[in-house]
Amino acid sequence: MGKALEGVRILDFTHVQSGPTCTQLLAWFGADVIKVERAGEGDATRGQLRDIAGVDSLYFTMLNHNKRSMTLDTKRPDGKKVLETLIRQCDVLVENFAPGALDRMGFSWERIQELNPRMIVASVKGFGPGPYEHCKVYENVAQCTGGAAATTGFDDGPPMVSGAQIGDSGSGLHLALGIVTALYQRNTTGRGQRVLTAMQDAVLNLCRVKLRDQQRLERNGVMEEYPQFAEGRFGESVPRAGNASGGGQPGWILKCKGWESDPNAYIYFIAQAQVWPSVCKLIGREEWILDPDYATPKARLPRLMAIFAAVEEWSTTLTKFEAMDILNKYDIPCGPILSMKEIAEDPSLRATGTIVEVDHPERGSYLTVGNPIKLSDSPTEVRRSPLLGEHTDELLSELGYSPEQIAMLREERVI
Ligand code: CAO
Repeated sequence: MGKALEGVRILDFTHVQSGPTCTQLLAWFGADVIKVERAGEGDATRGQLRDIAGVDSLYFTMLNHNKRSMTLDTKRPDGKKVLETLIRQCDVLVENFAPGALDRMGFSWERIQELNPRMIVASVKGFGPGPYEHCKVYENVAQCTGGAAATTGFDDGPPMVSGAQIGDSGSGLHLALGIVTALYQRNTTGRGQRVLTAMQDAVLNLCRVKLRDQQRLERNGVMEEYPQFAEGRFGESVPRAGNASGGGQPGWILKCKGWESDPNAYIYFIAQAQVWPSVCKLIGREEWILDPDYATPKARLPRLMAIFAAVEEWSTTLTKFEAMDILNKYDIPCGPILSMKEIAEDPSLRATGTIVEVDHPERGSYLTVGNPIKLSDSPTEVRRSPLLGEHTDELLSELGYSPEQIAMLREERVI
């Protein structure tokens, strides 16, 4: 079966996490992704957080599947010539260098346009135009500047970053959408264009509900579904809401059997209005079904923490999976807190290809997260990440370089 992006060639100038997330997705959809890496060292993540000495790290292998790798020193004249050929022959250049690096290399937008007016140039930067546009940015900086850290954690604790890499992988996802959209527009205009995802913007987009809440707070002074509501403690900006639900149905994380020793023996419980009578029956509080203090969602709002405490008395008698089974029988929305170990071993995630076991010539087999986006006519086969420069010769000969020219480039240490 064909692949959705077959025929699209990507010059992948990305490193670390944000850019590689994007180009890995495009590769999974069938694009030919050519990862151009610094001769000698390559993407810095190959050597970071290594679990096996001398072998590409999981950090690298899990972000660079289905790509080809070539080494190239793009600061040397002969390296620049190879890069020019690549630019002429590719559809998209994706990069996430520090601001200005591509210009300093001699490849401004104008120069790239001269070489290939159809080329789409897609970039991840920390910030969009403005006072911080020249700053280097990593994941947690984006979480802090995009509104995530200020709104995550508990009221009486410091701001918190999330384990989900919404700054890096979140930006990569946004950029991938920008690229396929620009490719689509090129069908009618015939022209390339620039695509920019600022990490701050990507995080803020994912924190959209918190900007919603900022305006609600300014208008009304309170937000009834926040844990602060019971005591009326609100300041000028959206507070950290602990484990409260960000939507219209209140929820909280509750202890389950074994919580004293198992850090993940918890369940997320949602007191959905539609199933309130079932909740009351299940936890032995049938009187709450008609009690005016509990009967309506509005009446329950100031009593949410007491309600969750009552449900927790019930949930601590059960394991999280037992609680999940029972709650599901009554259509009560909930979810166990799954540890990474449980997720890694989950047979249904393996069956759908969301968790994949991959074989690597130097490290042996390892687990990775496969393509989370499933296309019925473009199935994803996850192939291992390339070794540094594994495809340099193959790619140069595809670009028209003879074996002698390739040998010369190697001698000059351009590749
Ligand atoms: N040949 C020759 N030189 C190369 C090269 C190649 N193939 N590939 C990269 N280089 C050069 C760059 O041109 C740059 O040189 P100058 O500094 O002289 O312009 C140099 O390598 C370093 O690139 P960099 O500044 O991007 O790398 P860094 O390690 O200093 O910074 C990072 C890393 C991530 C902070 C920075 O790239 C950045 O802010 N990127 C944008 C935001 C982003 O994506 N952050 C997420 C990273 S994941 O947490």
